[in-house]
Amino acid sequence: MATQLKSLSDFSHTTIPSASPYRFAIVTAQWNADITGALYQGAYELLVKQGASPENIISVTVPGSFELTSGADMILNNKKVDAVICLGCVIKGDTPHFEYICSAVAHGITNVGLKYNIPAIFGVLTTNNQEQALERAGGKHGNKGEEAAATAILMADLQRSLC
Ligand code: DLZ
Repeated sequence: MATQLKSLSDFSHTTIPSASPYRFAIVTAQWNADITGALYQGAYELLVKQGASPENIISVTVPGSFELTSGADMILNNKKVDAVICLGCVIKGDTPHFEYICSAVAHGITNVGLKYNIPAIFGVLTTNNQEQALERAGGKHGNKGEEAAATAILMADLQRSLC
């Protein structure tokens, strides 16, 4: 089931291994739901395409990207998964809110992965406007949800290879 992803520029030379041995969680923020829904669809479909069983994929939503960290923490504290994929979209506004949320969620996802020693994948778009987000949620720059899922498989596989 190992296949080469050709449509994703960042992964064009990377062979993605089979996802069939692994369990995943996808935590999706509901802010900018049209964008995050597309990221979720890309991530879920990539996992299944790579052989993950649908019953081995836990899907939950959280209100906004800021809550992705606690959502991932709740999953890792209660469920046995090999990777957790965090999906969100933060669009720059007129206030410094953008910087606070982006910084908090980047640090939070890093820390939660290290806390449980389970890969926690940063699939959060941080864009200046809606157009840039759409371009990365199935538009001309691909689907970053797919890339986050591919990263989750690669990291789960790396973890297993080291055990
Ligand atoms: C408050 C807020 C704002 C202004 N913008 C976004 C955004 O662009 N993307 C996003 O995912 N969430 C946003 N939020 C909500 C915060 O992530 C969070 O849900 C609230 O501050 C409550 O903690």
